[in-house]
Formats: sequence, structure tokens, C-alpha cells
Amino acid sequence: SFKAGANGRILKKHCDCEQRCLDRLMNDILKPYVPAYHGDVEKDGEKYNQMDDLLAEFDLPCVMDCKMGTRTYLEEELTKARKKPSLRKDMYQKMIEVDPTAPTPEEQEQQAVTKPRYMQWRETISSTATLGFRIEGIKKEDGTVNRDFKKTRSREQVTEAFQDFVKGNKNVLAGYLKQLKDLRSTLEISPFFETHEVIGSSVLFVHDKREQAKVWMIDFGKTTPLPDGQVLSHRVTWEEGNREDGYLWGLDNLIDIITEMAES
Ligand code: 4IP
Ligand code: ADP
Ligand code: MN
Repeated sequence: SFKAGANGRILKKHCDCEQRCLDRLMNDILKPYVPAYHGDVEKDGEKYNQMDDLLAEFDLPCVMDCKMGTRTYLEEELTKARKKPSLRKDMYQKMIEVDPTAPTPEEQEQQAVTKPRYMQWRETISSTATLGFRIEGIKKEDGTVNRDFKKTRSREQVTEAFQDFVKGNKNVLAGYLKQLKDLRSTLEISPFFETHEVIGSSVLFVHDKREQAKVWMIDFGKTTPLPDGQVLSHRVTWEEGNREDGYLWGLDNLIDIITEMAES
């Protein structure tokens, strides 16, 4: 769903929801933490959102995608699944590939699961439910990609994956720590963040051997504005209807883990 664009830009398959967020973010204090957005473009009959390539300023970048929050699906998925459950055979297959014993007898019978069931299961086998973030993938400087983090759940497992990602480099760790703390301070006072439910969005970590280390927020396909006047804490527990996403709670945990790594 991505294409290379002109002059150091990338094209991501268009989505109205993401476009609205990127437009708003360009006028928010979060702007430095989001890829610069350059509007939509059509290429080969397909519509794309055009944004800066965050890797452009790096020399053989190492990249990690951490999906933030304690919830990874929209509340409307629950409503839909109750009203008119759509049975997902593809999600059932993805589930048994990881754990053949995960489906209930009824699900085994149907060879299918609902989307919220799959998404919740993913949250609990990874660190999403217990730490408020999870590692989705890591690309090393040689270009090799590891997406095998579905069962990376404990603080120790996450720490080990981070350690491997930074190859124990303390300068890189300190760089990330400063960036994450700056991001958190900005999130805490951002008008955009206060008024949006941020689901399925990632923090992208990028460093290289020159020890440049930076973080950005990406992926706003499921980030939605709240009704007028409503705000979120992003830290309190989600209960159906309150739309809380646990984003800051997860960021607190991430900062805590990286602080411990930087000190040891
Ligand atoms: C994927 O599961 C991700 O959760 C996607 O979320 C989600 O897309 C997919 O749902 C789901 O199948 P795996 O990562 O386990 O493969 P994201 O886009 O945040 O990565 P949505 O549509 O929820 O964004 P479907 O319904 O698109 O298959
Ligand atoms: P999706 O909605 O398909 O999950 P994302 O926006 O999360 O797409 O992007 C998927 C991956 O593409 C990210 O993990 C990251 O590695 C890369 N990516 C996304 N946006 C950028 C960008 N602006 N610059 C460089 N890489 C990006
Ligand atoms: Mn994504």
C-alpha cells in the first residue's frame, strides 16, 4: 500500500480518516513528531497521501515500529460484532498459526472468529494488554526485517528486543529516551491529542550508526475525533463507551523500560 514518491516523499494508500488527522496535525504542536504531510495525489488511477520519508536523513537506518495503546480496534467493531457478527476465517487462520489451542470449541467448529475477538487475543498474547504498547516489527541496518514479535509480551522480552535493536548502544538509548520524553510532554498539552481517540497508531524509532536517534508518530488510519467538548486522559482504563486508548499509559511504560536500560 506504499509507493515511492517524488523528492524524498512516500505515498501511502489514501484514507479519508488519516488525511483529516494529518491535515490537523500540521497545525498542532505535534507537527515535529509527524511526517510532514503534502496533500493527496493520484498515481496510476489510485489516490495516495503524500508525506515525507522519515528515513531520508539517515545512513542505513535501523527502524522499529511500536504500536501504541491498550486497545487496537475501534469501539464500533464491538457494536458491529454484536449486531451482525461477521465471521473471519482469515483471522482464525492467523490465530491457529500462532496457537492452535487458542480458538474455543465453537470457533473451531466455525473455523472463524470475530474481528474484536482476534484483536483482543492479539492484545493479550503481546505486550499491548499489559504494557500499553507492542513491537510490530524491526528493520536492521542490513535491511533484514523481523516481524516475529506476536508473542513478545513480558517486560523482559520487550527489553531484550530493544537491546538487540540498539545493539546495547548507550548513546542511542539516551537519544531515544530524550526524544520519547519530549514527545510525551508535547502530547500532554496537544489540543489534537486531547480531542482524538488514537487507535492502531505507532511510534516509529529510527537510528543509524552515526548515533542519530529520532521518534515519530505514524499511522492515523484509525485515529478519530471525539464529539465536541469531549476529551481523553489517554491514561485511565478503557471501559466500553469511554473511548480511552491507553496511549500515554503505554508511553509511560515504554519510557520506564528505556530509562532502566539506559541506567543499567
Ligand atoms: C491486522 O492483524 C491488524 O490488526 C490491522 O491493524 C487490522 O487492520 C487488520 O484487520 C488485522 O487483520 P495482524 O496485525 O495480526 O495481521 P493495523 O492496520 O492497525 O495494523 P484495521 O483494518 O483494523 O486497520 P482487517 O479487518 O483489516 O483484516
Ligand atoms: P499501515 O496503515 O499499513 O499499518 P503504517 O502507516 O503503519 O501503515 O506504515 C507501515 C510501515 O511503513 C511503518 O512501520 C514504517 O516502517 C513505514 N512508514 C510509514 N510511514 C513512513 C514514513 N513517513 N517514512 C518512512 N517510513 C514510513
Ligand atoms: Mn500500522
